[in-house]
Parts: sequence; structure tokens; C-alpha cells
Amino acid sequence: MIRALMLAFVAALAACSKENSAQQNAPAPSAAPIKLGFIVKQPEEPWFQLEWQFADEAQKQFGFSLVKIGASDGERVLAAIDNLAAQGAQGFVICTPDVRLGPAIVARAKAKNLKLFTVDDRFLGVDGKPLEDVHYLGISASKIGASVGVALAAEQLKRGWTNDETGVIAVTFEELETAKERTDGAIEALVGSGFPAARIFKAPTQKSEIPAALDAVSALLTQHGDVKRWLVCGMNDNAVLGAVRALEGRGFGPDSVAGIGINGTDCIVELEKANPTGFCASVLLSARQHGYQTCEMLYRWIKDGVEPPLETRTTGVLITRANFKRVLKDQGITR
Ligand code: FCA
Repeated sequence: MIRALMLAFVAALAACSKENSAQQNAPAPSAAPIKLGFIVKQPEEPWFQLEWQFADEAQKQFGFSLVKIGASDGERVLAAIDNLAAQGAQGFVICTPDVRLGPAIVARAKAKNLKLFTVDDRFLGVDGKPLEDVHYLGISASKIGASVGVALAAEQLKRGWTNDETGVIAVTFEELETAKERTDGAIEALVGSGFPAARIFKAPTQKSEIPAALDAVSALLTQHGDVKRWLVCGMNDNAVLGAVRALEGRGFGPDSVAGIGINGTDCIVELEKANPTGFCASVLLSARQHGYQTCEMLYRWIKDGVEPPLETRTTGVLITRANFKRVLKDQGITR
């Protein structure tokens, strides 16, 4: 037994020294590949899963390595940055869980010598104004919101709903610039199309999640029992889905509700349902640009010193139950 153990020990030593000499003779390894992080605030949201999917495509295309981290609060974000630095990353893309963390994130990235690229939600400075000197890629929020408003007005017309029987619910999240611009854009377009401002009601939320929207809209509905038909907008698909669920709870179905979301990625299951619901359309954003292009820009910045533009804005296209399958397939989101 002892002899067998000793033999194994000697064999292990020999293997070890062989490995060492092989290492000594091997050519110096080429520089380690560039490593990037991609931190998102809500990894459970299909939108962010798609951003990661497209970031993975960029990783394959350019040969950097990618570390994906979900971080739902400030503590987790700072820990994620430290973790990336400890792993030898050179930069990261981030959609922050709270835009007011901006200055702290900038400071931590600088201290750790990491390049920083923000996506979706733009950082705010201590004065509450956007940090315009931090690189950012986001949607053209006002325009996309306006396109929702125009599409809702068209739905109203198509359905022959009069202004007197109809109300608008805007599920708002006004602390977040991109969210406020979206709902403001939708409201402005509806008013511009002749819808009475006095029949547009805001359901404020502090979180971008279905339950938060459901609660806010349920509370609002108790105050407006006289409205027969509802048009619904919000910052994204989940805001509108929460509203549609709250309306269903009060007996409003697809004949009396028209809700239009934004993202186009978090409503696929809804649009696939055999029977229509009050959620009738969405503006599909470009998850590819938000995931792939941000990584590409950050990679080239690190590798070749090509600084990306400080601000890049993306657009969207309207998808409905009639065309969503084809459009999602064309954009590489579904097979
Ligand atoms: C924000 C929203 C996401 C998505 C993104 C572009 O981060 O929370 O759902 O709309 O902007």
C-alpha cells in the first residue's frame, strides 16, 4: 500500500517537472484576450437577456471574453465592478439599477482603471442632470413614445371609440429620464391627434415591473368607474402588461382595451396567445444594437483607442399580432 502510494507520488512529481520544462520551452503566451463586463439591472427581463445574447455574438465575432453580471442595487453594482477589475477586465457596459448611482459608478470605474459605457438608462449627476460626458447608447425615447401615441390614436379611430367614452392610462416612471420621455411623447402625440388632455390619467410607478404597474393601475381604476374604453401606454412592455392585467381584473377585455408597449421583446408570449388580449402591439427596439454595438464600441476603444461617440440613439418598429412573427424572425430574435 505504502509502496503504491510512493510510486504514485514519484510519478506525479515527474509529470509535474515535465510540465514545467514544457512551459519553459514554450513561446511566451500572446497577450491575454480583452475582457469586458456587461452589467444589467434586471437580468430576468427578456429585454436584458436579448442584450446579453447579442453581446455574446459580439464576443464570438471579435474574440474578447465577456462576463455578464445582473446587479439589482448599488451595492451589487459596486461589487460587480470590483469583481471585474479583480478578473482583469478592461471595461464594462452597464444598464444601472438606479441612474442616481452614476457618479459613484464613474468614480469606481476610474479607480479600477476600467472603461465605462452606459446603455438604456442614462446616469444622472448630483445636480439631477444627465451625465453627458459618460458614453451612452439609448433609444430615441420621445420619438418612440410619440409613435406609440400615434398608433393608439389610430386604434381608437379604427375601433370607432368616441373621446367621451374613452380614457388613456399612462403608466409612468418619471424619475427615469428615458421612461418619462417615452410617456410624455405618447401623451403629446395623443393630445396632438385631438384626444382631450383631461381624459389622460397617469398611474405612477417607481419600478419597471409588471406587479408595480398592476397595483398603480388598479388604484387608478377605482377612481374612474365611468370610463368604458381604455387606451394604454407605458415605458415598456411590462408596464403595459401590468395595466392590461389590472384592467382584466375589472372586466375590461380586448374589446374595450388597446395597450401598446415598448421593447417588443417582453410581450412575445402575450402576442402568441391564441386569443387576443388588450395588449395589441409594441414598438420593437433594437436589442442587437444595445447588446452587440455597445460591446463592439467598447472593444475598439480598448483595443485600438477609437473613442465611441458620447451619445448614440436607436429607433424602433411597430409590431402587432399580425406581423410580429415575421419581424422578430427578420431581426434574429426568434427562429
Ligand atoms: C430601460 C427599460 C428596459 C428597456 C430599455 C431600453 O432600461 O427598463 O425595459 O426599455 O430601457
